[in-house]
Amino acid sequence: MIRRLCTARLAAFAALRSLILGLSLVLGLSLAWACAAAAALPVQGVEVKAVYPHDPKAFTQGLLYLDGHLYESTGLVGRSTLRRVRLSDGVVLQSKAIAPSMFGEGLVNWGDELISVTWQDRVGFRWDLKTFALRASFSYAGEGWGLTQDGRHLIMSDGTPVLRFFDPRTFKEVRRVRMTVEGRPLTNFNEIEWVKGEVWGNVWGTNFIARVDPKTGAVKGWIDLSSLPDAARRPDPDAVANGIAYDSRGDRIFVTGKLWPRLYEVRLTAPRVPAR
Ligand SMILES: [Ca+2]
Repeated sequence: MIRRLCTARLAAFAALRSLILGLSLVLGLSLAWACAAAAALPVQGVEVKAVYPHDPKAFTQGLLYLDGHLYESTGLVGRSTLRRVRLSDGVVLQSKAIAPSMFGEGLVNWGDELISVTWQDRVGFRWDLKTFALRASFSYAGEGWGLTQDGRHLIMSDGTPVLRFFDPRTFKEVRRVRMTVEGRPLTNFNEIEWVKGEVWGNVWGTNFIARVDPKTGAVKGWIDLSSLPDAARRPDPDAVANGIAYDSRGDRIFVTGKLWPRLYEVRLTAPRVPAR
């Protein structure tokens, strides 16, 4: 089953790959490795508990749930925003444009701030959680993809197998871990979320979420989002699954994708361990 799913994902990825000339070979190989390794790891599907509207023009790059609202960052040059979104109907209650030359990426809350990063600009921002006023900016090395936090540190993915941990006040790196799938590097770890002691992340270009052990960097299992209607029908090849938000108080998991018209509250199904 997982092999068939991976074949489908890889076919979809091949179409997307044609748009990304230089990196295509490396990225494709990485995905192939991820899928090959997935054959031996437990895979969980999802059961939809609730469906909510989501702005189909939101190129979702960051998503989190906090005190009854969703916070979202969107990407694309000239279209990147920071948003507060009402869960029940998807209405954008508050929005702030990021500099039009920049491509917005991951988003995380810390204290009374939201912190966001950008794809290749190496600049991050600290925003007032309530007013969205810009408080400060900071720099970092490499690309910015996803952001989350474990209560002590900010955690950032950057497309490489390295997951970095930062001091939330200074954004100085405090440690890093190399992510692996049965010993092989995991790349393309995109939007991320801290869930019950694990770092979950969408693997870019696929319908899979990898569950990563933050101590060892090892992938512990996969979550397959292929059964979601917006994952199955993708008129735009860029409209991949991306965006995980966890409501820790209510133990609710929300997922969406880039340009998806829906956001789903899901429950994980029982794991299946495919035969090698
Ligand atoms: Ca998230």
